[in-house]
Amino acid sequence: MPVPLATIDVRGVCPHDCPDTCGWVVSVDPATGRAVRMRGDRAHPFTDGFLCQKVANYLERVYHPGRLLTPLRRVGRKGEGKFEPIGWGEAVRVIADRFQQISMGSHGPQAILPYSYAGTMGKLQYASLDRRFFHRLGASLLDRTICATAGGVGCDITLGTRAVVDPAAVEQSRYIVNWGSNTKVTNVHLWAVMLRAQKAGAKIVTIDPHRSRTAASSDWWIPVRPGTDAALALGILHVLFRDGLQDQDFIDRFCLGGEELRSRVMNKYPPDVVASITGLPVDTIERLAHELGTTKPAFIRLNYGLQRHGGGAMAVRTVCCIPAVTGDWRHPGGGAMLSTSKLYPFDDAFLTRPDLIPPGTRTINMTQLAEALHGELPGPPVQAFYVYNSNPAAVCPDQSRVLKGLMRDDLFTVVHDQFQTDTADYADIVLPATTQLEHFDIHNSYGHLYVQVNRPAIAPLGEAKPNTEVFRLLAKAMGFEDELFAMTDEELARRAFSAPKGNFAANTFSGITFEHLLTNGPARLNLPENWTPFAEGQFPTPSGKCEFFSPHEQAAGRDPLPHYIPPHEDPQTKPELAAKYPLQLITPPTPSFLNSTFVNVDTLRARAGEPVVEIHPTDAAPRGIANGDRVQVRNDRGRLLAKAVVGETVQPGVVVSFGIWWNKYTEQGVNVNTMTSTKLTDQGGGATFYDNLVEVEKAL
Ligand SMILES: Nc1nc2c(c(=O)[nH]1)N[C@H]1C(S)=C(S)[C@@H](COP(=O)(O)OP(=O)(O)OC[C@H]3O[C@@H](n4cnc5c(=O)[nH]c(N)nc54)[C@H](O)[C@@H]3O)O[C@H]1N2
Ligand SMILES: Nc1nc2c(c(=O)[nH]1)N[C@H]1C(S)=C(S)[C@@H](COP(=O)(O)OP(=O)(O)OC[C@H]3O[C@@H](n4cnc5c(=O)[nH]c(N)nc54)[C@H](O)[C@@H]3O)O[C@H]1N2
Ligand code: SF4
Ligand SMILES: [Mo]
Repeated sequence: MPVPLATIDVRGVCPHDCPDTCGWVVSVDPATGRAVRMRGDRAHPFTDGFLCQKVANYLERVYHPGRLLTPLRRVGRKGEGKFEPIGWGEAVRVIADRFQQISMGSHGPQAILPYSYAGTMGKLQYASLDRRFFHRLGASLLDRTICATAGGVGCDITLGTRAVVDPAAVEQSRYIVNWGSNTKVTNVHLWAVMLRAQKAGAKIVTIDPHRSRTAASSDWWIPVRPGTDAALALGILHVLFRDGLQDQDFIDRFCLGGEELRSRVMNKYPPDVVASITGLPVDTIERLAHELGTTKPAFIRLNYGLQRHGGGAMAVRTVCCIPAVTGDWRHPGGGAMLSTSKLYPFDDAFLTRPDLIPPGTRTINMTQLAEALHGELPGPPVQAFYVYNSNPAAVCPDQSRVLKGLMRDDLFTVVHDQFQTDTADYADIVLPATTQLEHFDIHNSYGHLYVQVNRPAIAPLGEAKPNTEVFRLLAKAMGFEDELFAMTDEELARRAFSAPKGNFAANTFSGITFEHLLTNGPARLNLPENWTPFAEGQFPTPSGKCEFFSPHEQAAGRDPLPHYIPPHEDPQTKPELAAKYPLQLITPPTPSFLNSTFVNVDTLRARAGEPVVEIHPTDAAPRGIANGDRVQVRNDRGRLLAKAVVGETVQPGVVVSFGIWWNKYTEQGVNVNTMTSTKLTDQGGGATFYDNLVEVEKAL
């Protein structure tokens, strides 16, 4: 469509679950009120005027013919996807009536389960009046573990906070390790910084069982066996200590348990032992340790791949020890980064009002949705399920049990989304949601240091409403106190932004005003250029030191020192299971999708092709599998039909199949999560999506 001559530009923020949190500019035709063009905001110093391939053509998603435009009531069977339009008044009445009836019933309000994750990352639409509503109602609490909690706990034990550096300073790094991170795909603006560093002489290394796009574009790909990263990190530490490559001054002054760590790794993790656990040659472990120990500054982009295993928290805890042993925290561009999200002192307690939670309310781990829907967790049965910002029918582990739970006739399900997702097909009531172009929000980021405001550019399509507005309506219908829900979105944002602070980076908003954000766009947190948070120690742990030895872990009855915890489904430690299912399956997302978002956008789905499984020739040959064959990937939980891609993009014994397709677009109506399990990580209650044993066979 040609762009009209006089358009109005509105500055906004990409809300998707991605560390980049790009600034964007939407051009609106004032004559029609339609958005006609979108581009990256060139005034954003980090995201630099470019958007990723998923969002570059975002108007295709905003004006998609599949957008939900009115509330709907189910008229077909659950899962069938047959609905009829109803008005908002009726939809709200039906929901409020059912919530009231359940609250007064024998199981009380805890039989109501809210379910949300990161469809949008905006502070208001992610968590504000929704939380107030469910807290006031006394509904079950949801522990949002599906993505980041294992790594969060791992970092906290060693560092007292998330591993963090100024991402812009990575340009000064001379040794860059993508550790369980597909940076080129999942964090494109940091990848751009890495490439600039590489031009200036840095080496880029990627530790990943799969030759991801990042691995393929790196100087060195290290194909570690899935779930064994802690062992690799301990082997690196062994070589560093053995060869005197440690920064003893940093260890002595700023770390707790240097001697204990040294003796642990010297005794238990010599390179030959680590080689047999990780499947890597001794020479690889030695060389990696030497290069890490001798090239300054070295930077580790620690991401999610290594967390989604039985020992995920311990893996992150252990990798976090490395920059302290090498002293890399001293240098701009050195250290490790998991997430910058904790650097923003928004007043979450004001937004979400945890003081409203009735004492003793039970918490349900979102990863265990299958168990929750089948009444296998302590507490009352789940009688009502309210989903927003999430698509659990596609993204949750142990999918066939989740879908069976959603089929329950006695379960009342509400889904608020922009599209008729797989989950929405099981709803009793579907509510239409606005997109980021249609609502207001304020944003932190988990991959840079800027705070941003998203202004709405266009009016809501059809009768779509933002999350905040829906909870205002529901609260009114339930007779909840007006004052809890009366503030406008802009008022909520302004108040959450200007709150009293008290965390690790307490003053990072100082000097930034809400007016500045509204009129001038992104503002950098008040942190020095080339910020090096731990150059002089000052770790926010109980001891103030980097805790190799954790008194907290010791007090909790756990091993206070880093160690290797094998995956749940591990051929080395579970030989009986491996006899039946010998291949380790990892299930990362397809690059063209963002989790299950964008699967319904035709151009992106076309780019994604079809569900595939990558398999090594050594595993394919004895199974009679040739490149392009249709195969079944299966275990006791489920089976998936996919196209075999035979090649050396994985090691023997490892297969990779990508998510997170909408079930309704696949041949058998299931995606990779039909094979993943609800087993949790060692700590943090995290999901273990990359910890599965399977068999692959030619489909008949
Ligand atoms: N295009 C795109 N971008 C995204 C997303 C998306 O779906 N699509 N998702 C967003 C979200 S929600 C998140 S949480 C982030 C995730 O960002 P990343 O953590 O970068 O992404 P993943 O693909 O989960 O995992 C990274 C890599 O870890 C590898 N891996 C699997 N198991 C192991 C292991 O045991 N050890 C090691 N070392 N590596 C392993 C996988 O093969 C994968 O290439 O990305 C965000 N950005
Ligand atoms: N096998 C496997 N499974 C995985 C993963 C994996 O790598 N492999 N990754 C896991 C990870 S890291 C994550 S974070 C989770 C992600 O799980 P989810 O957070 O559920 O992510 P999405 O699939 O993107 O679904 C988000 C939904 O929110 C909707 N939405 C967007 N904005 C709004 C809004 O403003 N209001 C409302 N009401 N709805 C909105 C979108 O349309 C979309 O349907 O998946 C996990 N599942
Ligand atoms: S998905 Fe990530 S990289 Fe793409 S536009 Fe949004 S924030 Fe930027
Ligand atoms: Mo995630």
